[in-house]
Amino acid sequence: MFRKAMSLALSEAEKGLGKVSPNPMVGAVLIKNRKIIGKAFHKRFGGLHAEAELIKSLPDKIIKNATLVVNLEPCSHYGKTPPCSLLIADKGIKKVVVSTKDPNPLVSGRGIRCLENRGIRVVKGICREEAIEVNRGFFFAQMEGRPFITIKYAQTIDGRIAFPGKKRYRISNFSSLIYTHTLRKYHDAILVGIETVLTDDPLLNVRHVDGVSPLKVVLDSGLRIPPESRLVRNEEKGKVIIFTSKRTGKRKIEELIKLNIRVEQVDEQNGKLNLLQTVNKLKESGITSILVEGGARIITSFIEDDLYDDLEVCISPKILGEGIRATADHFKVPIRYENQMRLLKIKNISNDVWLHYRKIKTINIMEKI
Ligand code: AOF
Ligand code: ZN
Repeated sequence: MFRKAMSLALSEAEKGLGKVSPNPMVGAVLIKNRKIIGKAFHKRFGGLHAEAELIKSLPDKIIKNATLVVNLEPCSHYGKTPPCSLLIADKGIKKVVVSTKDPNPLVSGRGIRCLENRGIRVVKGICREEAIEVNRGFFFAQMEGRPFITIKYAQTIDGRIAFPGKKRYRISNFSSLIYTHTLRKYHDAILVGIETVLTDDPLLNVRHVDGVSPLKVVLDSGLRIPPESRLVRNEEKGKVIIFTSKRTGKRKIEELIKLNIRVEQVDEQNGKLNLLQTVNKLKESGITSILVEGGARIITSFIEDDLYDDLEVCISPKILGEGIRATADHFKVPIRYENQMRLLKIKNISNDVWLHYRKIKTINIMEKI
C-alpha cells in the first residue's frame, strides 16, 4: 500500500518538473481507511510545499488520523513558508511515510525528529532509490555543493562524434533526438562550447517533447558568439548565459548584454575557462543539474577536471572512418577505481544503443543520503 501511494506521490512530484528548481520536486498523498483520499505537489519555486498544498485541499476532520505519504522528509525550518512538520502535527496526522531524509542542512533529520517528538509514527525508506533519482540534482547539489553533471554524446560504431572541420552531420536517429529532448527537460541547464554554436547554430531548447526548456550555457573564452546566432536571437530571453574569460573586452560584453544575454567572466587556466568556477557560478544561480552536450573539447575538459557524474552515450550503427572522437587523443585521466563507472541502463532506441553510466564516486555519495 505504501509503495503504491509513494509511486503516486512521485508522479505528483514530477508535475513540478522545470518549475521548482533549485527546490526538489515533492508530491504528497493522504491515505485514510486504506484509501487514497487526496494528492498534491509543490507547484513552483517559492510556493507552498506539497504537504501544505495537500492539507489546504481537504477539510480538517478528514485529515485527522490520516497517513501522509511524501517523497521527502517534511521540512522543519521557517523558509519561504512555515515548517511542514508543525503543520502536519497540528492537523492530527498520525503516521508519515517518507522516502528519504532532506539533505538540506536546515532540515537534515529535524523534520522527522519534530514529528516523532509529537507522537507521530514515521516510516522511512519507501521507494528510496526512485525518490533519489527523481531529485538527483537537488540531492547532489545539497551534499556536494556543485550541480549534478551529465555528459551526453552520440557516436558512430567507430567512435566518431562528428566529421572533421565544420561539416554538420547527424549521428543519431530521430527517435534518439526525442530521447535527447527528454534528457534536456530533466536538467536545469544545457551546456555547450562555442565550437558547437559556430558549427551547428543550435537552439538548445526542448521542442520534440513537452517540457520546460532549461537554461542554455555557452563556454566562449574569446566571446566569438555571433549576434545573429539562433541562441542570441532566441525568443526565450534571459535563458542564455555565456561564460567568457576575464580578459574579454568590455565592449563585446556590453553588446551582448544589450541583446538580453547574461555574460559571466571566469578565470582561464591552460587556455581554457576554469570549469569549477563555471559550475559553481551556475550553482549560485540555482542550477542543480547540467547536461553537457559537447563538443569534444568540452567533453574532454569536463572529464579531465573530474566534473561529471553520468554519461549518456548513444552508439549509432554507422561507420565514418574519419572524424572527431568524444575525447581528444592527448586525453589522460588517472585510472582510479572511483573514476570507473557503473552501467545503469541500456536502451535500444530504433537501432541506436544508449548506454547510461554513473561514476562509482557519485553512486557512493548518493548512498549516503
Ligand atoms: C517539504 N516539502 O514540498 C518542499 C520541501 O525556501 P522554501 O521555504 O521553499 O524551502 C525550500 C527547502 O525546503 C528546500 O531546499 C528543501 O529542503 C525543502 N523542500 N520540503 O517539506 C516540499 N519543496
Ligand atoms: Zn515544507
